Amino acid sequence: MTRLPLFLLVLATLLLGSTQLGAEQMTFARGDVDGDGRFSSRDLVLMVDWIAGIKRVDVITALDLDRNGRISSADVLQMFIVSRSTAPPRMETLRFDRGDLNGDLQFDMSDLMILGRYLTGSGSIPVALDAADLDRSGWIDRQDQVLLERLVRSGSGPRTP
Ligand SMILES: [Ca+2]
Ligand SMILES: [Ca+2]
Ligand SMILES: [Ca+2]
Repeated sequence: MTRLPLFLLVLATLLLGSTQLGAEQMTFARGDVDGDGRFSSRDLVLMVDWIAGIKRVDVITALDLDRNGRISSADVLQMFIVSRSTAPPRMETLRFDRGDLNGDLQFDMSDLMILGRYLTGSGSIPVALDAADLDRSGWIDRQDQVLLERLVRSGSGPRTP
């Protein structure tokens, strides 16, 4: 009788773990930060608020308009232009694993180094920026680094693609 609850606990832990980490697919449009299917000044305002740490976004990669793996003034400038556009946003689908920042299907020191460099302002995230948001807070910060350190120490992976 005591084995069943334990089994359920283990199963719940495994299921919870698989929803927190593992391969994910994300469909979004760069520049349509609020995800309402069109470009508007709201996207620009949301981007500025995100940079100021005031408002979170659902998809951080949607802010990376110039696709260089980090958010900079160049993205803000492009957003300023695109927010006045009446063209429909172009949808993209990306597959990634939270914590696997170089897309090699392993959680290791190279992922930690990429995140460390990104957080000190001298690097970029090669795969989707959202891969670095391990806690899904909508920002990439020290908390994500703590989680990634834990993940690397746990020796997870390699995982099947
Ligand atoms: Ca960028
Ligand atoms: Ca990796
Ligand atoms: Ca985060």
